[in-house]
Amino acid sequence: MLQTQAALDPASLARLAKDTVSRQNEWRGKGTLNLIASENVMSPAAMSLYASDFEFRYAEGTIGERYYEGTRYVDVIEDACEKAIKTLFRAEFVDLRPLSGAQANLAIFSAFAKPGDSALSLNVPSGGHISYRDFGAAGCRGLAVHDIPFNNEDFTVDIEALRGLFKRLGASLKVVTLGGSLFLFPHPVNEIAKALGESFPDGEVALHYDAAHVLGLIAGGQFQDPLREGALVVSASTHKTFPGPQGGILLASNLKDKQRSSLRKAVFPGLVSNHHIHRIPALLYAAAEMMRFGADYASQTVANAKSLARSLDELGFKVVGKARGYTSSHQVAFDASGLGGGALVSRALTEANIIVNKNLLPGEDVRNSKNPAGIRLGVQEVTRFGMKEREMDSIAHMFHDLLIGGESKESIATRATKLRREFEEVKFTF
Ligand code: DSN
Repeated sequence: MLQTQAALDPASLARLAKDTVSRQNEWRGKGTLNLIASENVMSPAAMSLYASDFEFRYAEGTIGERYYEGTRYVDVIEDACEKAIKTLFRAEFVDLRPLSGAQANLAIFSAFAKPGDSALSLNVPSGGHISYRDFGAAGCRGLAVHDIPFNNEDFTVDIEALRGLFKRLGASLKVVTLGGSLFLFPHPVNEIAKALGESFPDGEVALHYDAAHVLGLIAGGQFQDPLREGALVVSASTHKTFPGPQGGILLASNLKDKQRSSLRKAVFPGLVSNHHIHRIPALLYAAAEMMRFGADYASQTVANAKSLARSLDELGFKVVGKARGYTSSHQVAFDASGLGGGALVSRALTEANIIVNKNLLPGEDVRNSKNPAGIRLGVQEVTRFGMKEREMDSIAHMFHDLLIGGESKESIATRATKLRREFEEVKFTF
């Protein structure tokens, strides 16, 4: 690990702050192929809106009903952003204030369940995010977390086994969370909503869909539409396939008055004091970009993911999900256990200027998380820079030449940076 070299004197620290940002901008911003599935870049115009006077202000409360003065333009921008997001997702309820996807999830657990209640979600190897688990936000809320039964071969929820769990958990069950971090294929929201309706006719269990990874694909009409398929509430982050600033969001269409007010209260004053207002103009800009360019961006993203997966498979990688066409999202995953494991492979790729993350695969023991079998890739950022199927094939060849063919890290690093520099301009923007 790089250590801070500067002596702890103020001038050196100030210089270190500037130098490190400039190195980060040069290396991660311009010199590497970024395939982390949870990241993206904003357009330069959205970036310029992100750094504004809003950054220094407070605006607790809601539009038109603030606890602070001086919020005239906060109201304008937040009102426009809420309307844009509602239009984009055909949602009747939106809350832009959660600061992250995990915090949005905690708001849902707080609003729809109390300590001691049960919650269902995918375990981490099956794709679940840490925030739905007992060691994450759900556990912080005191929920008893149970696994949604998952079929590791076809990457989907086992509905019949899930019905059995509904019966076993009975009235203690309050939230079912779908979605996840390893998210290759749509989840059977419709069928699960139907099974929930049959098992709990009073409708007292909230069907929650975490769209953090796929929000941009949903906006572009290229993934499932959870609100139309029966989810009561959707949480997401706004910076993965949706190319906005880092932050969280809540969406819904059929909340009862009491549910709506519990959710609002869980966000504020429950979990958020100030909601970091400088995010909102950038989020509005990204929403406008997605209204205009979202369908093209999302369809190219999914096409690129399929193309990368196919090329990797043809070059000898054990790409998961082959029987279902590898992927229907921005993600691709392969089993790297025959190549030394996820930790070794992800580190070798980093040294070759290709940034990925190691990832547990369905069926793996969660205790393998420091050296899991899998590598997870996401193509949403390289797609935003204009890369298409041809470049996906070039990237797959770099993986092959480094990890199977024995080409040096230095040589692949040069190839990766060269390709990145051919695609410097953000696309799908005004
Ligand atoms: N853990 C992040 C990921 O999926 O990469 C999301 O918070």
